[in-house]
Amino acid sequence: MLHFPAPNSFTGEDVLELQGHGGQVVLEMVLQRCLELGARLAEPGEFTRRAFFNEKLDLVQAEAVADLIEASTAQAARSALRSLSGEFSRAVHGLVKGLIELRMLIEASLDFPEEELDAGEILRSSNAANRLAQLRADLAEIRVRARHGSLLRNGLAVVLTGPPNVGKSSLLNRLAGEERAIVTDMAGTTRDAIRETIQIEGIPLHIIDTAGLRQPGDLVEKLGIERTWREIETADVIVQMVDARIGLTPEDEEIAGRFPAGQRLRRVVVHNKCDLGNLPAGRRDQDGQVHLLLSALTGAGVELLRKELLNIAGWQGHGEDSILARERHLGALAAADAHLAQAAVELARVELCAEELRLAQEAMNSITGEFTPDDLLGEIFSRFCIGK
Ligand SMILES: Nc1nc2c(ncn2[C@@H]2O[C@H](COP(=O)(O)OP(=O)(O)OP(=O)(O)O)[C@@H](O)[C@H]2O)c(=O)[nH]1
Ligand SMILES: [Mg+2]
Repeated sequence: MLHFPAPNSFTGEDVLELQGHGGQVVLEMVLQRCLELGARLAEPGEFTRRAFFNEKLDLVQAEAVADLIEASTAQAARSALRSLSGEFSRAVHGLVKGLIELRMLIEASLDFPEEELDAGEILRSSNAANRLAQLRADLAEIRVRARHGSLLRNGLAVVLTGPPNVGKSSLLNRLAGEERAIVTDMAGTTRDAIRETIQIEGIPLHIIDTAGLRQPGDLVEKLGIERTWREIETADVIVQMVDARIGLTPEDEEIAGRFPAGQRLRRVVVHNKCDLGNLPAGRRDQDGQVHLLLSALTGAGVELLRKELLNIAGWQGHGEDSILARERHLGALAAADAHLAQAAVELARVELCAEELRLAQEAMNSITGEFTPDDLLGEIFSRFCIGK
């Protein structure tokens, strides 16, 4: 039995830790006895929530606890650990400190409108425009690090599509380095979507092999094809596979025309089976559309696809300074950026500028939890697993 007196425990409260011999049954008996004596099971995330409310952790650090547990690659785990140790929080605090200084200057110029010095003079002499530009540059840097981290955390969903027999399952197996999907020379082999998460330079790529798109032969195939379309709806990247000896047919183009429109979804055309046509593996960029020639069977050119996927992910460098950001953080950083941009536009109209800076600070503070509505806090902690 270990006693951790407040405030030096993880939660900041008095904690008694019972340790037992290993084995499910003994531990369950100990637990049962504790419950009989009036204890209750912790709710999901309760320990971390208590640590947050007792100011042992800020919100970013609390979230990093969950992210560390869920991390699917070593890089993502390292990134979560950096957030847990306060690196992200320090970057946010640094920016908020600069914002507060600038707000003080600007609001001071508002407070003394009748004084000798006019507001414009105060702003000029205090270099407000330069300070604001520096804040925006600092924020831009944090956003790049956060985007990298978000990639480490969530990865990319890559859907392999194309007509039956083109080699989708073979390519999945090649990328995964093992025989995950059944490969035969029969068209219509894959019926259900098969997922496999692989890593390229520490980035999780969720590769989804799908049923070939064609007029379905039976009900199972029809359902499989419907599923293929659902996967396409939520994909980040579509690898559209064609036979290298045939190239893109009008039918393939027609199918591509039905892919969801928009900036987010990217398409790579893979000409597979280049070994059969005696064609060299390679990459070409044709009117902004990337075409890769490769062979899932021999592996020639598959490296080009790995590189292309990293490229699409916007991955630059090694990710050692990435911040394991969540959607919530990216949204707050984007909001702060928009307010700073607006503040720069309104610099001459001091009152409007002051308001934009206040909103930017509010957005930044929501990241570390200094300004976060209760319902959002409830939502964040409810996603934790029990016992953390
Ligand atoms: N020569 C050669 N054969 C390949 C290549 N890729 C796949 N194949 C062969 O093509 C056939 C079909 O491959 P699959 O990977 O099952 O094709 P699929 O697109 O998953 O087919 P469905 O699941 O039926 O839609 C198999 O006999 C593979 O061995 C390649 O690059 N070169
Ligand atoms: Mg298949």
